[in-house]
Amino acid sequence: MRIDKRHIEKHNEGLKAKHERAFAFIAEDIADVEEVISKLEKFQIAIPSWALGTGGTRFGRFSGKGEPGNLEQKIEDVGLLHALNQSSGAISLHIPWDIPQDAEKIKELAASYGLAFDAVNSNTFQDQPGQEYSYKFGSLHHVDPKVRKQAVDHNIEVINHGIALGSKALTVWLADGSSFPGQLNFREAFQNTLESLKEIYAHLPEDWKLFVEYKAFEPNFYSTTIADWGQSLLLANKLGDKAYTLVDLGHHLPNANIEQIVSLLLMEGKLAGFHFNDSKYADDDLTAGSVKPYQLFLIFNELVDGMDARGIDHATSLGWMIDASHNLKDPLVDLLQSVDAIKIAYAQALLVDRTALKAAQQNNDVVAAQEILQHAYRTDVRAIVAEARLRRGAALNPVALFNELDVRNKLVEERGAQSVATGL
Ligand code: PSV
Ligand code: MN
Ligand code: MN
Repeated sequence: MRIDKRHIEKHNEGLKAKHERAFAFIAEDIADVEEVISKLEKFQIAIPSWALGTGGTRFGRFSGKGEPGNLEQKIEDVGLLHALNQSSGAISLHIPWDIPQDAEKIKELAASYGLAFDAVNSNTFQDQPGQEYSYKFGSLHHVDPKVRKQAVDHNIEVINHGIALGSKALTVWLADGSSFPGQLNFREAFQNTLESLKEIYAHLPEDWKLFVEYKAFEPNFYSTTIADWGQSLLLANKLGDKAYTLVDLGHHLPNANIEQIVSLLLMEGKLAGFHFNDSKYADDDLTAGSVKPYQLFLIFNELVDGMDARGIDHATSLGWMIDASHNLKDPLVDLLQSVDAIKIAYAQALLVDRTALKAAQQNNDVVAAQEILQHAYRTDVRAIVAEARLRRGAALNPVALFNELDVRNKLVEERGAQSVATGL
């Protein structure tokens, strides 16, 4: 299924008068509204291929209907999102769930939807059929060099798939860890991981980056070998200029100050980018901004401040991606909501009066500093984000248009009710 421009125009026509009123109201109070809109227009958030189906939980999976059954259909799904919001112009693949049989054809298909390929992801957290050695006790950190070599070779294969598609980064997330004290020698596990990553790093093309993702817990529950940003940064620093730390918002211990982590990683030039999602308890992988929208805003506040201080381009310098899992909602609707929430947080961060904030900080004026941030956060920027979409030829209300066009039922008609996405 493809969404026709005419559908979007008709939808926008119906909402135009209301939108114009809301936009005029907010635009009047924002001095550089055109600059904010132009930044929003450029801002793209990549969609993970594994978030297009129903993830479920370890207690059960309630498959939705008409899920994408192959890579082509996953690209079609992201193409639908991008047509609706013009903000999801890239897909991130997870190998071996998404092995492209014919990279040229897959690239052409993606390009026909205006999509590029974001970071490619390796998978050494599951055993695959026919695989020689098991990852039950880890992969890159394993005590057995043969297992480590198998995992390194897999990562090199993933890089090669990425090269064929035009990706520019490899994301490595390891489930490696231990569930019981005494199970693992921490130093040896870390050293083995470093040595394995060095071998992978040596295969990166010149213009590629290596994103080292960390996670405090799960599937191991006593230790994770790359558990936090310090351990990831240590590895990235030892690996070299092409290695960076990737922040998945769900991978921290409760109440971690993620905005502070982000600010320092950015200052060090070692922030890879994000896996956006939200959580209440753990790696819940819920819709971005659905539980802690103020945290999302505070993260963007640090990002805008840090990127401007370093003179780096907001849209292209970091990896902006969602990492989500859906249990209750239609995955496509959920992803539209996440992209919108991320853009809202970004827009609010762009509104922060940085000169006034700096002065308040210099004067230890705690109240003023808080007021400045909360003023930006409490500004209803939805009409500004919608205006940016409108100017890019996207829908004023993507979720409403998804429903008006009955997209899911059309996909069910095309793919059948039983179609299940590959992935977790
Ligand atoms: C692990 O929890 C993670 O966040 C990593 O990014 C994986 O690649 C992804 O989820 C999908 O399993
Ligand atoms: Mn992740
Ligand atoms: Mn995760």
